Amino acid sequence: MRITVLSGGVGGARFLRGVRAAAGDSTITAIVNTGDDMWLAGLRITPDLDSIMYTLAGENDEVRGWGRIGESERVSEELRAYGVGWPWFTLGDLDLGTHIARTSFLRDGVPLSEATDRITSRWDLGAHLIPVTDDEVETHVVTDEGTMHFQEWWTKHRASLLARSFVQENVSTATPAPGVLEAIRDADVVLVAPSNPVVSIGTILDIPGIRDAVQSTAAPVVGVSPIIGGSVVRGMADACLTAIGVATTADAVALHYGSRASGGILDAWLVDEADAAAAPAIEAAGIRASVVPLWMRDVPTSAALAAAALAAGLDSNR
Ligand code: FO1
Repeated sequence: MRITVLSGGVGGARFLRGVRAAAGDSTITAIVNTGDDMWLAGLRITPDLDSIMYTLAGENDEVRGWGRIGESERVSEELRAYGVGWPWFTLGDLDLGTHIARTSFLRDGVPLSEATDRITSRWDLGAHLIPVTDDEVETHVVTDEGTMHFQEWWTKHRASLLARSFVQENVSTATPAPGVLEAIRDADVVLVAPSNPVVSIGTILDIPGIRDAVQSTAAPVVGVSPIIGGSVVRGMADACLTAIGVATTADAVALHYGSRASGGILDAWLVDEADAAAAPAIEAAGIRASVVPLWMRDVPTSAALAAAALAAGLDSNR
């Protein structure tokens, strides 16, 4: 079976680990958000690609949620001493190896998708990671204190500044990276990971051609709610949802994505047992609702969630 997953960073990485555990000999392609990406200290940083790569490689820092396990910070102390980079944004020594390798490939004229193939080939990830676009489409946040890169809003301000809107730089001229549209069109099932609906899934869908491909694929499209019991599982997606006028509830996000019958992207939506009461409203919107445990505490629970999502896809009357 060909499984294609639209994914952001930390939540998406855990979900992909579950998909890999549940998918047997299926092929898995992850279409990964690049809106968090940025140039820092002369290096190209791609947080969501790296979170997924390190997690599937077993090299991720499970506690911190990002970066490498066994990390050190000697170089970043030197960068701070020189006033290079952001003092609040830590580039670990091992992580810098990844950024230097990626930047070296990019400076040779290699597109991000090819650079990602070269870097990920170091490990047997069990999935093909493709950046949604090879173009630089960075998410900037408009606040009353000014417009800033998403990473500054997220890591320096912890999303505490009211976001008036999110802007994707150069999105109108961006194109999907090679293999992305095919991975959506030729999939047997498309999964929408429990990632940030605005700045991860939303930024993927806004790359020209992607939303149409998801709406028109013959594969069932199954999403997993990133909200459990009215709270965000991780991160600060509630600040992002509020900024676009969407309530932080499992059903509001489903309706935000919309049913395919009504021009949206979903055939099915998984909600946690805490949100079982939301199922009728989701079904009324033309989206099949599945009530299953959504907490991903470890690989077995992630695999059970992924298996439920795949089953919901097979049940979908597409
Ligand atoms: N997040 C933080 O909260 N503080 C950091 O210093 C930080 C450094 C960092 C370096 C590389 C990288 O790939 C990610 C990093 N992150 C950090 C996490 C990052 O903000 C998130 O992974 C996503 O961009 C938000 O989903």
